Amino acid sequence: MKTETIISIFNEFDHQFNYKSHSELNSGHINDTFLIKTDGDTNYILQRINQVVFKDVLGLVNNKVLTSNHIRSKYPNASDEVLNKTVLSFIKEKNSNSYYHKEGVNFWNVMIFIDDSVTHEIVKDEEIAYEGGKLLGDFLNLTSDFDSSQLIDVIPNFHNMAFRFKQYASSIQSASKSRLTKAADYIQIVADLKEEMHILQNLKDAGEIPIRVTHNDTKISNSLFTEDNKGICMIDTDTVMPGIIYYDFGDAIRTICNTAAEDETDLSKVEFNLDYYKAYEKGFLEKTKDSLTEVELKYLPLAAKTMIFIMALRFLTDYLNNDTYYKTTYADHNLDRAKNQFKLIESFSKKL
Ligand code: GN1
Ligand code: MG
Repeated sequence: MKTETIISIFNEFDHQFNYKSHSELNSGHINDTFLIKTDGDTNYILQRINQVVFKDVLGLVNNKVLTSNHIRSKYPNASDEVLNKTVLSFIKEKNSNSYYHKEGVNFWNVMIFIDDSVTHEIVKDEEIAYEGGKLLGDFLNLTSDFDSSQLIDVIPNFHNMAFRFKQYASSIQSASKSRLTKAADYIQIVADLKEEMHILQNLKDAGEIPIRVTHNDTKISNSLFTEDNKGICMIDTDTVMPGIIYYDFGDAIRTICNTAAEDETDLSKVEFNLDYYKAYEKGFLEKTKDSLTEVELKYLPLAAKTMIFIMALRFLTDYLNNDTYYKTTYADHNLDRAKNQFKLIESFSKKL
């Protein structure tokens, strides 16, 4: 994207300091995200929201802003300056909207960048797993009294297994022969796991699992840490909406316990790290055990397997659909991502 475009969009927002430089942050698969450095004390994140994936962008922005405001309201004595370092802060544009929209250049939003923070694509330290568990616990606690009827379903059926199987079945119908051939082994694994992978969905449909405000994209790269491994907050709240805790616990475990990155193609590096599982679970339960129901506590390990599986299924589906959803950088990228997740399930199944 042209620098002039970035600057002119950034300047639609009511930021305190002037643009100095920018760089693109490439970790996300959906939106375009830029770090804007300024000539002052505050730097910003500028984000272009993917309208193909997110059909109701205004609803999405409203969800994010309401959630942040709710979390901020939990600290009535903290100054804005302090809160801006620990909670996401959305900047308004000139007409007081928390997004900017212009024909042809999509929807954009701006947040304050939390300085001196780091993210991790892979966890290499048990303390990060433990701190990550506490962060999710805090997030769920802080939002537990938030009236979730104020939130829209940003992506309906996002983690609905039956729905993901339907999408997968139709991708098989329309896939090319060559992609089907390359995916054949994995199509078999999906069939073998189908029943087990519906257990949590069936419990949810039967009303046995409480509906809470959930984050829904808790991969570890969506948590901010200090350089000395303390959790700061969860970021990327695009998919905050009503859900069940299994989604958040499972998706975090999926990435924290993978000894390799999600895009790693050398599958010998992909293993499930049980120590990190235990550390994450410890941090998570320290914060939540008194508020979780018996059912919620019972299926945490199955939640991990289910969330690894649902991502494998979604990557495989996108591969069979000729890569229309996730950003990819080479022909078999989505198939490789799916293989990585299937390897993780195999390793998980030997350990838990
Ligand atoms: C997508 O855009 P990003 O990277 O935050 C996806 C998640 C997946 C993740 C896999 C809206 O998240 O569900 O877990 O990729 N988000 C959406 O890395 O589909
Ligand atoms: Mg996301």
